[in-house]
Amino acid sequence: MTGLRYGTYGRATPPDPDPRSLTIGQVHLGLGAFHRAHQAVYTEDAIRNTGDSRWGIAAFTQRSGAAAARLAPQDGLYTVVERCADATPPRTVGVLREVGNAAADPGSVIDRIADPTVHIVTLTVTEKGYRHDPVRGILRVDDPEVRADLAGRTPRTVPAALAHAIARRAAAGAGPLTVVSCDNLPDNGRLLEGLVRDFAAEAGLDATTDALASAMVTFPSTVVDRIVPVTTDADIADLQRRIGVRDAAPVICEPFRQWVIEDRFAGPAPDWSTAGAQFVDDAAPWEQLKLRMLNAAHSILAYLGLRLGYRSIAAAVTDPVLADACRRLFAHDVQPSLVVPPGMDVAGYGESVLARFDNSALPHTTIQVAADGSQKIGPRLLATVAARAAQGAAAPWATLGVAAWALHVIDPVDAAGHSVELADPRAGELRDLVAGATVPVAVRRLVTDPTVVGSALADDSRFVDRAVELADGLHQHGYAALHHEVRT
Ligand code: CS2
Repeated sequence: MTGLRYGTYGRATPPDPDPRSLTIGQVHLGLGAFHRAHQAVYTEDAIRNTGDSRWGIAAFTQRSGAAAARLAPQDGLYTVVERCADATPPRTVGVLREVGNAAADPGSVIDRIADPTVHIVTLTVTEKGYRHDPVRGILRVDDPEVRADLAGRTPRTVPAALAHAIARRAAAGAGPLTVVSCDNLPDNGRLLEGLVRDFAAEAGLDATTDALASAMVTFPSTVVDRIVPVTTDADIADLQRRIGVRDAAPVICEPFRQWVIEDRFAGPAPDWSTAGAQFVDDAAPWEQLKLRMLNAAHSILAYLGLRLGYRSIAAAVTDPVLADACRRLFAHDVQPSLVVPPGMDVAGYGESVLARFDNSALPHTTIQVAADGSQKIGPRLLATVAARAAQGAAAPWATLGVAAWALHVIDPVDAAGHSVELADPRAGELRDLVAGATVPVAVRRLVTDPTVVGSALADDSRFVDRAVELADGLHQHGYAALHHEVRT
């Protein structure tokens, strides 16, 4: 069977513009499925809409080199497959002009970002790629990888690589650079800027500190949204049958996509607004809406869904009790905690989120969404609890999500009820924290640990007692306890 190559696209819609006409102006860190289904598509559309061919992408995998190894033999080309009842035909994307493996060759990342033709760096390195303390928002200088970078090896962590690349650009007068974090973190731009500044200060990279203080480097915050499950071998085989060529690296996604970007560009950039991105002064209201509603509901459906035997988010959301828990979270806890984006109908947004989840053509698994909970519960659930506490109110539904996460830490299971390894960058510490304790004691330890929930909530007995009570009820009575909570 023929493989995907320049000029060989089978029955998929071919890339437009011709990939060979593009030069590299953008570097991407974190070459996962999400980037390929989101920013790369916006960039290719913007190039087509504006005719500005400077924005081909050099993309790097961060940890495993698997995606780069699959994409390199097929000229960086891949197919985007939308899944829903009335999806558009598969489309080949050609905007990835170079693919590399940062773990195998960390120096190449810095060289690429330092190139004066590059003016944009985008990132999807997941929450844990920031090497930060999520509670305090500062660089974890005690992280062994950060320490190794500070000791002078070729930098491997993201804050270190950016800090060094910015120093090189400053020394060479390489011109303005806009760094666009596309991870699900509150105020992701400002957070990343702070981490790069922390690293530069520790490492004595004064040129970077000065560049960050100037307008030459900016870090607009952004909100990205598109549901992109992990691609499976079955997806690959299915696509091959459909288009008649073999693509080893397609991405499967929902049709919906959204990108809200703060209009703080240091220099030239692809005009993503022509591809539907929204430029705003302040992304915070959008980010709160998305993290506290969509991502929070995802996490609740994942943790509760796993305990109830639901393999996919699509299956979990069809359970009326789980869907109701999400609706109550939206209306009771989140809506009053938000600064609502201009013109946004929050209840309508919540319903649209649940409708997107209810897409049985999209095999998004509960176990995938459940991963890395220690990094996710803060912006998704604890932020709502804290915001409501500041208003003197409780947030019972967000607390239910925290309780369900705690049970997953104590006893991680897959949808078949089999024990699984806890997928979390803090798995070892969390396991030690709960070891040997009964469920209520273990939950209490988790939700009173300031490094997990922040010191304010760790001392908030209303939140702590409620989380312990909910987790204990779920543990002892399962679905019946949930049913009771939602229906009373
Ligand atoms: C999900 C997100 O895996 C997860 O934790 O909640 O990846 C979610 O699918 C995206 O943020 C949707 O934009």
